[in-house]
Amino acid sequence: MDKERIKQLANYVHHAEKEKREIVKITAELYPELSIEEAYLVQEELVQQKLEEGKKIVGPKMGITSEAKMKQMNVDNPIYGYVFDDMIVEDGGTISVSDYIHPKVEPEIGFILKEDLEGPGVTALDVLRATEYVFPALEIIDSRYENFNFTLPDVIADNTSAAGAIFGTVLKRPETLELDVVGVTLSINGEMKALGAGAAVLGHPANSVARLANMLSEKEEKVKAGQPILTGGVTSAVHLTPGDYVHVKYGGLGDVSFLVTE
Ligand code: 0L1
Ligand code: MG
Repeated sequence: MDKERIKQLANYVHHAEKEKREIVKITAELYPELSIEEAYLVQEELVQQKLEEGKKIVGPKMGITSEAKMKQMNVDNPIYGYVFDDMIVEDGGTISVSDYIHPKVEPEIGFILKEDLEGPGVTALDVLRATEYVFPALEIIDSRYENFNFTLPDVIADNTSAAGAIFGTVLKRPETLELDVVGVTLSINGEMKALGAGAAVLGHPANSVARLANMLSEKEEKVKAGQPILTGGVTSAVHLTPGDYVHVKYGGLGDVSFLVTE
């Protein structure tokens, strides 16, 4: 795929994000043959465009990390993208649906490393040894594609639907928790809408960070110390509508909440 085509596809999703407008997936007509490798080139161009606009990368995020979702999309590997500074929402804060297309929320377990991790061959044990803190987080996903309808290359090119992140304020050392059995409940206006455990994320969220390090090593990049890393949804994602008060509780990791307005 030539540079012009990469730019065209990055512009296509970037404009949709800026204009909060849903678009037909790339593989429908524009470029049906888009491969996973090419999709990451489009994502890199999109990231570059955001950096040139003055936005800053906060940290990486992993997506499609549940076995059910990987099976459904017929893939062996999760995917990664990036959270930017303009996507951050304060814990206890408010979001407006008018700033998004069709937002959903999913609870995640975040990691902060004390040392860089460089693949290949990184294991969950390496991750836990390199982890300074784990923390509770929420991700707001907002696929730029109509009805969240996409193939794997489409969603990679769209920075894995990244649109928002809310970081909780409880920091715990990883050895103080068994992250695979940390339970999570997501309630909206007092009614439980989703629940899960850390094991929903590739068996253990540390596996997700290991997979990230190993995937990034293919581009000779590493997972950097100090950056918050989102490891993937612990429950299924839940649609957001005005009036929702979202409250998510994490066993041993506190809670995170926010309000949704028009
Ligand atoms: O963070 C995620 O798991 C989202 C990845 C993209 C899938 C989606 O938008 O549903
Ligand atoms: Mg996510």
